[in-house]
Amino acid sequence: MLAEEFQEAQHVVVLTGAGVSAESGIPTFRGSTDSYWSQFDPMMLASVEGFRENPKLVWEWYAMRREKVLAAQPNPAHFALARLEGLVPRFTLITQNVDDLHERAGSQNPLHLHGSILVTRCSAEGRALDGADLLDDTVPPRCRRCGAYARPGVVWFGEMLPRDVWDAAERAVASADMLLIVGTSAVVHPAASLAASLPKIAPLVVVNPEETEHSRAADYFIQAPAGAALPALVEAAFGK
Ligand code: BJW
Repeated sequence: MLAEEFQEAQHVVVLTGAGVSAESGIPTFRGSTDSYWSQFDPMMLASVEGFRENPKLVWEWYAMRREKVLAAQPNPAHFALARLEGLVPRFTLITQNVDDLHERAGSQNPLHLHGSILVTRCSAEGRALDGADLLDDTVPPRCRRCGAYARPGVVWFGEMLPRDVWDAAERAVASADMLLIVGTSAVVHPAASLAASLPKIAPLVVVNPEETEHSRAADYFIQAPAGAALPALVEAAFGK
């Protein structure tokens, strides 16, 4: 029984994707008709080449998305994961999401594989910039120290994931005795291949309204939206 597996698990690892924030009103990248990549070319908006080609377009697209994130609220799925963290002996949350809704729901130190949309970096030096570090007479603004454009602190296609975050995520999955994967299409690597590090005896649990590569390999596939499924799952294992 899934509830019992949760009760017995010593280290629960959770990997989330855009689907966990969908019920907070943040569009996913793939799938539905209002998803980002069904409307825009990902290489134009989420690659270094696209940024070089049209920095203003990319900067403004991320500024629009940043506003959406700041206006959004965590949903019952985020809150259920924050609750779960306090109920199991060891818990690691790994997210591909660049929003901060897990943190705002109460999750401690989620591992952000693809960075944060709320951070601005120098496109030449990589360092994080705050308002005082920026010259804002252009769009995008520029780094006061070197004059290069500022860019969003996210990981674009073709870029390496932050090494320390990736290493911590791989270590966590390799030592997990349960992996819960929520709201990801499982097409973007290396995040999607993290599941391969799960020890064979540990159950894989997938929550997603749609089938994915992960759901086909899962021991338990809960085919439902996360906002309904996760609170029910935590309640079934640990009570109200
Ligand atoms: C719900 C729901 C509800 C809806 N409840 N669920 C191996 C094989 C093939 C390709 C590669 C490979 N290794 C590397 C690559 C290349 C590339 C890649 O993976 N390409 C594939 C797409 C073909 N990967 C990279 O480039 C990565 N870097 C890298 O590998 O570096 C090494 C390297 C360098 C140089 C050369 C070669 C290698 C970097 C990937 C960066 C991804 N960046 C983005 C944008 C981030 C910034 C931003 O936010 O703009 O990250 S792309 C986008 O996809 C975003 C997401 O984090 C990521 C994953 O998407 P996610 O979370 O799965 O969302 P969706 O929309 O795809 O799915 C939503 C799901 O939710 C669906 O399943 C719904 O059903 C579900 N859902 N409502 C629960 N209520």
